[in-house]
Amino acid sequence: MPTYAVCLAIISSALPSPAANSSLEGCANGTSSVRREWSALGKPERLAFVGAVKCLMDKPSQIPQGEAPGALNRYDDFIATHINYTHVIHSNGIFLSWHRHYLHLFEKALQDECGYQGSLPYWNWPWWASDLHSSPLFDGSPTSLGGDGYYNASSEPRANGNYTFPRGNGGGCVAAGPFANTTLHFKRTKGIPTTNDPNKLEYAPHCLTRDLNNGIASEYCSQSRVDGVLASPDIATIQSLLSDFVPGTPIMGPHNGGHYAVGEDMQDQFASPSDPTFWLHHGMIDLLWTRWQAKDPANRQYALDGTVTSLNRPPSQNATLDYMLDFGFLDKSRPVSTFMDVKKEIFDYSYEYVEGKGEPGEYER
Ligand SMILES: *[C@@H]1O[C@H](CO)[C@@H](O)[C@H](O)[C@H]1NC(C)=O
Ligand SMILES: *[C@@H]1O[C@H](CO)[C@@H](O)[C@H](O)[C@H]1NC(C)=O
Ligand SMILES: *[C@@H]1O[C@H](CO)[C@@H](O)[C@H](O)[C@H]1NC(C)=O
Ligand SMILES: *[C@@H]1O[C@H](CO)[C@@H](O)[C@H](O)[C@H]1NC(C)=O
Ligand SMILES: *[C@@H]1O[C@H](CO)[C@@H](O)[C@H](O)[C@H]1NC(C)=O
Ligand SMILES: *[C@@H]1O[C@H](CO)[C@@H](O)[C@H](O)[C@H]1NC(C)=O
Ligand SMILES: [Cu+2]
Repeated sequence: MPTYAVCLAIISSALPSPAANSSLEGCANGTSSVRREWSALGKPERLAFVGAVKCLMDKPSQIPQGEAPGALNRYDDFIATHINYTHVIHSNGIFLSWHRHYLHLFEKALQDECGYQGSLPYWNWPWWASDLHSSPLFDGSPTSLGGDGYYNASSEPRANGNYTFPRGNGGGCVAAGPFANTTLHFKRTKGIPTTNDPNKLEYAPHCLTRDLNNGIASEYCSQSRVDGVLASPDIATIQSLLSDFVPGTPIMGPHNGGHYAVGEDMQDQFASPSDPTFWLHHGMIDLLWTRWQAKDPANRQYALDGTVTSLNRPPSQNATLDYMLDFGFLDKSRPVSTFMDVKKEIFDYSYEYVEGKGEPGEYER
């Protein structure tokens, strides 16, 4: 991206010792990007995305030694950051804004550190929910993000508290495609993050597993769920329809549904960015928030609801526009207000969104 490179050069000479990612400032012009559904990318574009993700996995970690023992590469830095803040960025009033910037930082790393020319793709859940295995995202081809896991009869089925979903045909290490047998470096964590585990960043290698589950995807990531989310009258409702779940029951929204539909690593609320699917899944969540905001900017653009701890445990203040969000070693702290409009401040992107249900293959190129 030549325009971006120019901008980077100007900024880095202006700021001798910049905080991480000061290159974000003032670079909105000329970098406007359009995020598209995975299947709307041409095959070379999909390969470029996969290549850039692998490039981050091949670069050294930039987190200071000892701060995150499981962070062995640059991609791990992103996982470490999510793990580190999991207990304060989910099921609360900053979930949407924190993740919006987190995706943006990842997109910028792909572009600036790995020469990726595209923008972050997203996963339009309903298009593929009934047949994940043959979707362009999970068909196991070189232009997918890899396929299902090997069948592992003793791997654990997806559970929400004591409620257990019927399992799929995988459960083992990803068997085919670009991320087959990928080794992950952080330990797996189960359960809801309302405590701050001091050992959460420790090194505990295992393979990336999946257990693609069409039943979960069809139920929780359906077009009617998406339509319901978009029809939310207020911020409290859209947050609730996206993410609420009731432990011990099958009640949950498409945010959780997408995590559960892919497998054990995507279901890990701490380390879920370990599965590259995470970025596309959260792209869809950000798309829905963006579209919902655009329907009534006067009332919705800067609307917040909820506190700043997960499930408000321990009880905390309400999220406000000046509340500072932390991104560890990925970026400096910034106020929530920075992240409320995808066309303002440090952002300049939009989503290409095709309404309604497509057919698998319809958008293949
Ligand atoms: C972007 O361009 C517009 C119009 O040329 C200008 O008004 C605005 O200040 C520019 N923004 C930045 C961040 O350079
Ligand atoms: C199958 O899953 C069990 C339980 O998680 C695990 O202990 C075992 O290592 C897995 N086997 C393979 C081959 O992945
Ligand atoms: C799961 O079941 C156990 C034993 O019946 C119970 O103690 C626990 O509270 C239940 N957990 C949830 C989340 O419902
Ligand atoms: C993944 O690892 C298993 C067990 O070592 C091996 O049998 C299999 O061939 C590997 N698959 C790929 C695609 O590398
Ligand atoms: C926090 O938000 C809730 C719900 O919007 C509201 O009822 C409450 O008064 C707020 N608390 C403070 C301290 O502003
Ligand atoms: C984790 O969060 C704490 C508290 O904000 C911070 O001091 C630390 O640097 C963070 N570590 C990482 C790896 O992000
Ligand atoms: Cu998250």
